[in-house]
Amino acid sequence: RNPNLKQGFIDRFLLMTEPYDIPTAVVFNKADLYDEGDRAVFEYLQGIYEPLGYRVLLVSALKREGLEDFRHLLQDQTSLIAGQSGVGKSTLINAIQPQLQLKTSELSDYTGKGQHTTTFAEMFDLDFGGRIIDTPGIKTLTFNNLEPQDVAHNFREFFALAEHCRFGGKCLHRNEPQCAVKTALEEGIVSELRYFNYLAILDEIEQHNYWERNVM
Ligand SMILES: Nc1nc2c(ncn2[C@@H]2O[C@H](COP(=O)(O)OP(=O)(O)OP(=O)(O)O)[C@@H](O)[C@H]2O)c(=O)[nH]1
Ligand SMILES: [Mg+2]
Ligand SMILES: [Zn+2]
Repeated sequence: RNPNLKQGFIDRFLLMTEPYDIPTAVVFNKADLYDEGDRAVFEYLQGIYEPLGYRVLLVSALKREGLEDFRHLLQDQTSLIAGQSGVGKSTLINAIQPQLQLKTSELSDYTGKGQHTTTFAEMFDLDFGGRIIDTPGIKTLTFNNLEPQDVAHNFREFFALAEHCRFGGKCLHRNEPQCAVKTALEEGIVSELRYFNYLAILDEIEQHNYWERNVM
């Protein structure tokens, strides 16, 4: 909340870390601003991503809530914090390492969005052990280098099910017969949100590739 989470952002982001086996956690900041609806959304998303093996945290950098778990995640690791502009990445780092005094700024009154305050990635030592890289806000995530098959292989629960699809690792889990992902979707085992975002990414990649192949 403030700025709002863009539809599909988490799944698109995971497509960047998953191919490299980078352990990824999803951190929801600004808990102090959440109303009941926001909290329900948080719990819904936590219920999707935690069973898949991603840590999901709720914190407030401002009210210093949930910081103990956040610190634990970072301890003795090199971590990178990423997200839309204005979600509070730099504020969160300041909250656990106040000496850094990283620059932060309010959301724009006009657009309600972040102002792209952090302009380049920079790494800092954490005195409880570990290092953290603050990064500029992400505007858009596009996949110029992915094929549809790569997407299927990097939605981890789809990949795990694919061995039971009739077409195995070649199945894109759309209209193929005897698809284990679609069966799991109908049974409520695969999340509708994940599946919806997956289809949207596939479409986008296919359109992009179509354009690329026909431009020459
Ligand atoms: N209410 C509330 N505001 C917060 C919290 N954390 C950060 N903010 C505010 O959110 C605004 C943006 O914070 P930044 O830390 O600059 O955000 P950022 O993600 O680093 O943004 P970029 O550097 O532009 O990518 C600031 O006005 C912060 O004070 C929080 O937990 N609660
Ligand atoms: Mg910043
Ligand atoms: Zn399938």
